[in-house]
Amino acid sequence: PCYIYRQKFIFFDAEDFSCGVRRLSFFMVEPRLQVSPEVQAALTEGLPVVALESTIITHGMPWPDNLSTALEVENVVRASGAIPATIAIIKGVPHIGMQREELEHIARKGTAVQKVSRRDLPVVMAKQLDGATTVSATAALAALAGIHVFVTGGIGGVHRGGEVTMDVSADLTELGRTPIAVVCAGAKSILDIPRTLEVLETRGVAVASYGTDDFPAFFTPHSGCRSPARVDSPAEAAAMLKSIQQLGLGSGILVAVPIPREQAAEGEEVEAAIRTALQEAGSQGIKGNEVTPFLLERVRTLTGGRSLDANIKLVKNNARIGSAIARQYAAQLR
Ligand code: PSU
Ligand code: MN
Repeated sequence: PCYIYRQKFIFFDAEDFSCGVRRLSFFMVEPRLQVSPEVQAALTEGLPVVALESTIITHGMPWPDNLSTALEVENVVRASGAIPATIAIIKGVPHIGMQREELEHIARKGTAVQKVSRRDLPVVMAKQLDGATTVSATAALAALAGIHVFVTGGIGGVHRGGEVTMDVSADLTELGRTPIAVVCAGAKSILDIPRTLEVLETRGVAVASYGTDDFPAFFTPHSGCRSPARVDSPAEAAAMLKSIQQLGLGSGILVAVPIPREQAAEGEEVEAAIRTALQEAGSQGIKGNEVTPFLLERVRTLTGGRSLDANIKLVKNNARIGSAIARQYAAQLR
């Protein structure tokens, strides 16, 4: 087993000897996280911190909107009374909180930066590569740093046809084993939303939609699926997070915030583009972890950039609500 004790990993290793005596040996490994001074200070003082992912920067949006959005979202978090911690890997080192130059570096490189889910963490670290963390890798690293609230746009899920291809995002598995609240706008309709909700249930993830009984589908407030639960305030979401801790469940919470009403019309247009992009992906044989970036890029082109506009506004809205949840959570722990 591995315990994290004062930020050090301690591995216990029991060995059997012929005389029947069990010797307990242990060795320590320093965690390899670079936490920015601002984030470290906030964590030490118990101030609200909000984690932000980086695949949305490199693979989810084009340069230079990706950089401006990343910086603006950080500012929304600050304006909402929390400290942003954007997470990415720079030359093999997981960074919790990024300097502006580091953000610009990965934003410029865009899709040339490797997309890193949990499985890819050891690879990019050992090879000392840059990496953009998905929801799964970001959640794992955030939790390791002691961050309990994480804001993004949309999460990965079960892909359409996933019952055959088994293309099920590692985001779902991660949510099941990481005590963190992920605030998003639901899952895009490029995915199989009913099956995504089924897998979240299997993994033990509490799914609560914010101010609605419908599970939202990113560009539209309605997925056609009833949300397993609902929360109507940041305090309520924070109370769920605290309950997870009180029981030591070790699992996460998905808070799904519907797209703001002002953007919902744009959202309907995007939905039509998604249907087209899905057909193209099928006929061009796009597979694996290239499916999501392909669909997002096609939808952006087909809507003449209007999907990007809606996307940016919705992430900022999530950032406001996520920051409020982080503040409530910090207050409840006092
Ligand atoms: N969905 C979006 N925008 C995104 C992603 C998903 O609407 O940017 C990114 C996130 O980083 C998410 C990842 O964690 O894609 C999921 O990829 P995959 O399906 O390969 O697990
Ligand atoms: Mn996948």
